[in-house]
Amino acid sequence: MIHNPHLSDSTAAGDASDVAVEWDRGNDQWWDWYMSLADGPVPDGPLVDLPAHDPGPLPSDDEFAAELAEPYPITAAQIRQFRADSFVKLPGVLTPGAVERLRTRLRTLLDEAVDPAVGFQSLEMMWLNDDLVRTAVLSPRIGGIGGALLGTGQVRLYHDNALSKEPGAGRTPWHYDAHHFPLDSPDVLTAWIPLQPTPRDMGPLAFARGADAGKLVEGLEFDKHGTSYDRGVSEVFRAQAVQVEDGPFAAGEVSFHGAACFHTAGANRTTSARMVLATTYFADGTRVVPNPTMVSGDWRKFIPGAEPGQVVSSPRNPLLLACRA
Ligand SMILES: O=C(O)CCC(=O)C(=O)O
Repeated sequence: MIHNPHLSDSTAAGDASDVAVEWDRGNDQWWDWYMSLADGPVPDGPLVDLPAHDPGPLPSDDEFAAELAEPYPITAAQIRQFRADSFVKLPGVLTPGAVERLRTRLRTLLDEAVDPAVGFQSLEMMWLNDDLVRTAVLSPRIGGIGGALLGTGQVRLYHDNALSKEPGAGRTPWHYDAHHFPLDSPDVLTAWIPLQPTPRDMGPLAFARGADAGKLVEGLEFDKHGTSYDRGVSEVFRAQAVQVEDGPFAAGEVSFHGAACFHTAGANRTTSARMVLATTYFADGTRVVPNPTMVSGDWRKFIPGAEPGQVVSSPRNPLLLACRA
C-alpha cells in the first residue's frame, strides 16, 4: 500500500479508510494532505492570462463596514433552492470594491504566514487579529444569509479560512463538509466568497445538485492514502447523471453550501491566484461529535475547550445576528 507522505505514522496506521485517530499536524499540513487525495493528472499546457479586472472605487473602512452591516435581501425562492440542492449561488452579496479590499488584505496575511512554494495556501482565524476580516466574517450580511438559509435564526462562527489556489495548482477532491467538521448537526454551512471574478479556467467551487446526491456515494470507502475515493465519487456521479454546477462566479457573487453538499473544484489553469474567503457557521446549540477524526484537522483551534459531546459556545464561536427572509 502507498503511504501518503503527508501523514504521520499515527495517522497513516490501520486500513486506508481508518480515520479514527486525531490529526497531529497543523491545519496547513492538513490541506496539503487533503489536496493530495484529488484524482487525475494536473493538466499541463500554458496557463491562461485573464483580462484585467477593474473593481471600481474601493470602499473606505467605514464604507466597507456599512456595506457588510446591510442585510442581503434573500428571497424565499433562494432559500427553497438551498434546501432542495444543499447549495445556492447568490449574486451581488458584495460590491466588487469590497471584494478587492478583502483580496488585498488576505494576500498580505497569507504572504506573511505561508510558504510561497505551496500550491494550495491556507490560513484560519484571521478574524481574531484583523478588523477588516472580522467585519466581514461576523457581518449581518454574510452571517445573516447563513441564518436565513438554515432557518435557525442566529448562527455561530466555526472558523474563517483564506484559501489561495496558486497558478497551476490542481483539483480539490470531491467531499462533503460533515465528514470534516466535528459538529453534530446538519445545520452547518459555508459561505465561499471568491475574491476575484472566477471563470471556469480558475477552478470555481462546483456542486453536485440535489440534496440527496450524497446518498449515491454513501457506500464508497474513504481512502486516506490515495485518490480512489475522489475517483469513485466522480464515477458514480457520472454514471447516475448527477448534475454538477461548475459555472463561473462574478465579482461579489457568493455561494453557500450545507454540510451534506458534495463539492469539488477544478485546477487553476490561469496565471492569477484563485483567492477565497470561506467562512463556516453552525446553529446555536450544536454539540461536538462524540468521536472526532483526523479528517477534522486541528479542530480544537476553532472551538477551544469544547470536548466531544459538549455544546460549542466558546468566545471563538460568537453568535451572529440573522436577517429575515
Ligand atoms: O476552495 C476550494 O477549492 C475548496 C473549499 C471547500 O471545499 C470549502 O470551502 O468547503
